[in-house]
Amino acid sequence: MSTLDPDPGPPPVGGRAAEGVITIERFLADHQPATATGSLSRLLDDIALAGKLIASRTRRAGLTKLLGKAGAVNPQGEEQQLLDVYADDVMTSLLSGHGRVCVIVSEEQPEPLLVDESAPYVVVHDPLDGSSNIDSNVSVGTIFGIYRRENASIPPTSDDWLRPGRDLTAAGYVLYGTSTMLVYSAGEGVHAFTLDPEVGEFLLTWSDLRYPEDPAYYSLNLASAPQWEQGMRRFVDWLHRDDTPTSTQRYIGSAVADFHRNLLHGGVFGYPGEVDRPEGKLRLVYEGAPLAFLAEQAGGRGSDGIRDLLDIQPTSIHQRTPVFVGDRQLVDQLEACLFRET
Ligand code: AHM
Ligand code: MG
Repeated sequence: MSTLDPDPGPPPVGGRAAEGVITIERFLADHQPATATGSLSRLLDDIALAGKLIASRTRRAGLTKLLGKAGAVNPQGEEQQLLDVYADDVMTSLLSGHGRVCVIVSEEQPEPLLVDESAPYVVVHDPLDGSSNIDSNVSVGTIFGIYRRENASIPPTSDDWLRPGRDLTAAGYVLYGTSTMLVYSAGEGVHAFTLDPEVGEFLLTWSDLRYPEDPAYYSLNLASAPQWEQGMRRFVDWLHRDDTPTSTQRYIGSAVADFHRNLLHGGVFGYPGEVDRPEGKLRLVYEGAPLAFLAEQAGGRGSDGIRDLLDIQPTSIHQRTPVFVGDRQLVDQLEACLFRET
């Protein structure tokens, strides 16, 4: 047994435990290509700091009058929570002023925010996903995606931020749960870091996380089943047969938390389209695509029910899409059930 504290122990199923104490800063520096400028590593570090600030406020929200609604609506007409506004402000602040970020796309902002015309990266994010759960002390998370601009020497256009997830350079999330965890991939595996609140650092917990072969859960809001297409109900009926990998449903209602549990224990998270809302609820650019990128990096996949989420060309920043992310065989089976319906 290790004498080091922290000693994370092995991941629940697929992946490697950290050996020794490795800060996210060191991990990023050690894993960047020899030719890299270090800009991406510093940008991921900026996001890690934003995550620490948001975690700190989230943890104290009940003590600092930060619970509840902000009294405004976001671009999708959803009521903003006070912590949505705070998290968005923190992300904007941490992503500005250092010449790394050109444009920021946020769930909470109606338009892309131009930060620095000649900077190399575009960041898309949902600053606090699942925020309607905050008042009940349920886990929430920040989702992010990073695109490297093809040509940073010309002024940015919508081609810089309306890009398929396949073009992502990196993506990840910070989960504000029983502990705060940052999970990211820069295209070479999925790595998870836990915030040590005593020392204020994200420390490597597990590297190269992979979906386990036997998925444990499916995560769908079954209360919405009456609004689903027949194919979705067919999928749930299939799951409940005796010979399927799992029949156990777990649904938190915070996409990051549902995705994270299924990454560790195996499973699929989904938010389907509905008869009166075929586009579903979740957003492609800053929710579906980053989660699909992580899923693929961990050996899973993401789909809108017909095609890979990563292949969809967005036409607007807040566009919605059905989202299914997680274990590859479950996503394949789900597509087969939906396809048979058409
Ligand atoms: P938000 O971005 O406004 O927080 O909404 C997204 C959240 C997801 O985290 C979660 O999967 C979903 O909404 C839950 O919706 P529902 O309550 O309809 O199941
Ligand atoms: Mg969201």
